[in-house]
Amino acid sequence: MKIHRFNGATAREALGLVREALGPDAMIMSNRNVDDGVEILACSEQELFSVIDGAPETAADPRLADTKLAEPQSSEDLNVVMDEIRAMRGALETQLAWSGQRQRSPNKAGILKELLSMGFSATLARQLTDDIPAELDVEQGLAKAKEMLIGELSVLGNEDELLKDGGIYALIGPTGVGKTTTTAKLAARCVMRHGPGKLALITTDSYRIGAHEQLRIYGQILGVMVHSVKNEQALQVALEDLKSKHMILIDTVGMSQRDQMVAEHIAMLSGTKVPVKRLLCLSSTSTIETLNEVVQAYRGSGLDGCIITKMDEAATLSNVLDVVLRHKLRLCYMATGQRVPEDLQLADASLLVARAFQHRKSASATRYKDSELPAVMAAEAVRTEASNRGHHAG
Ligand SMILES: Nc1nc2c(ncn2[C@@H]2O[C@H](COP(=O)(O)OP(=O)(O)OP(=O)(O)O)[C@@H](O)[C@H]2O)c(=O)[nH]1
Ligand SMILES: [Mg+2]
Repeated sequence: MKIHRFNGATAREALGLVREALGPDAMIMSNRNVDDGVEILACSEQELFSVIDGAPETAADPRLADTKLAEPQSSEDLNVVMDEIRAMRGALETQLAWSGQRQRSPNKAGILKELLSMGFSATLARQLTDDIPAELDVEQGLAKAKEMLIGELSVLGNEDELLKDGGIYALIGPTGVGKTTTTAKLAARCVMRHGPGKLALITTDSYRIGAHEQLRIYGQILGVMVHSVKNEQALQVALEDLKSKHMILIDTVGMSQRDQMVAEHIAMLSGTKVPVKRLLCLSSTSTIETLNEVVQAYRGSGLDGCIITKMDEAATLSNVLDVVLRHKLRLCYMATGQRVPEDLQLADASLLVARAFQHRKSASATRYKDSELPAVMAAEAVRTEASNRGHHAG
């Protein structure tokens, strides 16, 4: 069987090349990000069936770049090849299933297409579509999907759990997502309820020039002392000294989710005698892939909630909602701008889902054609399989 390789700047462009060369029923075998875009391996349906039927291979189109599977050299190689074959089988099964689905239930295909165009991942779009009763048309089905999403999101019911009950909270997350600004917004809310004497602010950002200063200025405005700690020992001492406070907010140093120091930092927050609750800041302007990496890197032994930041800048919220649902994170707040303390609201599932669905109207550029759906779903199956195996498929 001839496997053909296609490279495009985007997944859409690469899929276009596949369809152009191999026709609408091309079988996608793998899909991964490469340096200059996306690479898809595919074969034509005819070639696949010729192999299944044991018929001789058809002559390949010489214009197509071919690739051959390497002979395995060791048992480790063999495992890799077996994994690849399993992934290919998964992709083919998904693609065949979706080809049938498209014909049997055009409404479901229509719903799936709309959810994909809003920016939800193929995995979530498929789960939602599967659960929608077959008799619903596209509009009714989408209303049902909206309802299901709202029902599945776990949100902080009211602020009392945080502000009335108090405790120690650390805001964590990658660089520049809004940890310090959100800490200041939360601090202001706490001071408004309980007065400045009940709150303490700690920053673990002790080595970057000016970083401590940013929180100190907010602390000064609110009349709250800011303590700077360098390591776990200093954090323990500070927490012990401040144990009479009703609430302690810890602003942490920002680092890339790919930085190895993240794990050390999470361990430092997890190692304290009094438990520190961790709230992850997720910027709604990041892609699904980045947000997934962020959750995986910062999750540690578990998160106590998340805060969606920069909602005012995001074109759509489907990315961040997809990741929040995938990792079953509890939504606490939404940050909607730079103003301290105004631009912070309690998370509202209906509002968030409505914003994600609003994107539908302006998403025609990202809408897939009916005939592209099986290939899109197969590509997702490959990606999921690879991520389950711990590989980065893109
Ligand atoms: N538009 C918008 N900007 C925000 C929001 N939250 C924070 N910012 C801005 O984003 C920038 C970075 O915010 P910080 O609070 O310093 O982010 P950080 O996570 O503490 O950054 P590091 O400490 O460098 O990791 C600042 O210019 C903030 O004003 C938000 O909800 N919307
Ligand atoms: Mg900061």
